[in-house]
Amino acid sequence: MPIARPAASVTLDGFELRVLHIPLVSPFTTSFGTETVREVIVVRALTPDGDGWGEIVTQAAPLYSSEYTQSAWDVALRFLAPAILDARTLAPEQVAGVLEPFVGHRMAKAGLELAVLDAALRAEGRAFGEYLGAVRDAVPSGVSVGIQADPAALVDRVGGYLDEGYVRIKIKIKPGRDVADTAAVRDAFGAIPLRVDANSAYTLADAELLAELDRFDLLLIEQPLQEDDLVDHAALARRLRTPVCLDESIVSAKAATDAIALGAAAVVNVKAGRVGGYLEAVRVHDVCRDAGIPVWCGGMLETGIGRAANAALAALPGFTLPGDVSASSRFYARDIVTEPAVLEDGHVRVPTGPGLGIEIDQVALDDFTVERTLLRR
Ligand code: OSB
Ligand code: MG
Repeated sequence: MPIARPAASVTLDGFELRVLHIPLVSPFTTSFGTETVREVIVVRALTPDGDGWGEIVTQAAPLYSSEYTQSAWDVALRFLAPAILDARTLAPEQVAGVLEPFVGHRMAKAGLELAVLDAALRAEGRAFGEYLGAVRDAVPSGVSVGIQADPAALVDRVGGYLDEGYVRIKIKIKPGRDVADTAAVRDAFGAIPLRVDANSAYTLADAELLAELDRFDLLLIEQPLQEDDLVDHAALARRLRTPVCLDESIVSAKAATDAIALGAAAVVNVKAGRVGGYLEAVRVHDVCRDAGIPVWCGGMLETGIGRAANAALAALPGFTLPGDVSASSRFYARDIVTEPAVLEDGHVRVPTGPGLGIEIDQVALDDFTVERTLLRR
């Protein structure tokens, strides 16, 4: 469903952007690399009625998508933020239209839009979840587990998360670390809800190898092929029993519609950053729901800002599968919000306070800041 009740306009006096370096509790390894420190951009929208907060979920290098910290920093400061400030007074639903002439850079756009949304909803005293159309007050919490040194270490790590209460496990795979890793987890833990995520590490020529994963009764295989390989994903899907879920390929609601029409996606991972914002994420949810395609909320190692927003998004009715909305402690010993998301009986609560429902821990924010700039109109 579209947003039932739009937000009131806000007047924007400026944007503050910061690059943060936040240590991770353990390295996070995917098919495209290892992160030990989360580099992320935090956005503060300044209005006469108070601040709004957003997060640009790019990584330091363009490995998951073409965007990266410095590309987002540059495009946000040079083009996107000035365009929003030129509009001066606008409703959050108008931000995407103002930014539409600028091609791509969806994560940068999403972070700016989120800050405007938070400012507008805080001013109205409305919670982000209620605004988006949330129908749950808590969401089941899954965890995304990076590639470990060996299958035994992976089993240890997965066991720890299961002990904490995570209700679904996703393991990262890559060529050479696929069948044996998956087998080790299945052997150790039996019929747990299990997925694998390849982050584009394979080609259609690997179809036979990927079909070996069918015997593990996985919930899905996420993004085995490249971002623009929609036709190949459809061909692969015909050769696998495991449902194919797309992440990187779904850059918009239109992309979701096309992927579904082609038979390239039986399931969709929704990430607001990847699709250009939470409002476009709701539209992805809507087209998938209309097509009978289940969706779940992905993650980009969000700080407490984006994590609160993801919990709200994941509470929409079409999010019928547990997402990667884990507790803050899965990634961070110290977060930048005063009450980081926690795991309660396998769930993460949807915040109910005004806007994103979080308070920034200013000391932590300052401690993690490595670069900062203020753009005033
Ligand atoms: O593919 O889902 C992915 C993190 C960074 C980039 C891509 C992905 C991920 C994750 C982590 O899997 C999910 C999370 O934030 O918990
Ligand atoms: Mg993924």
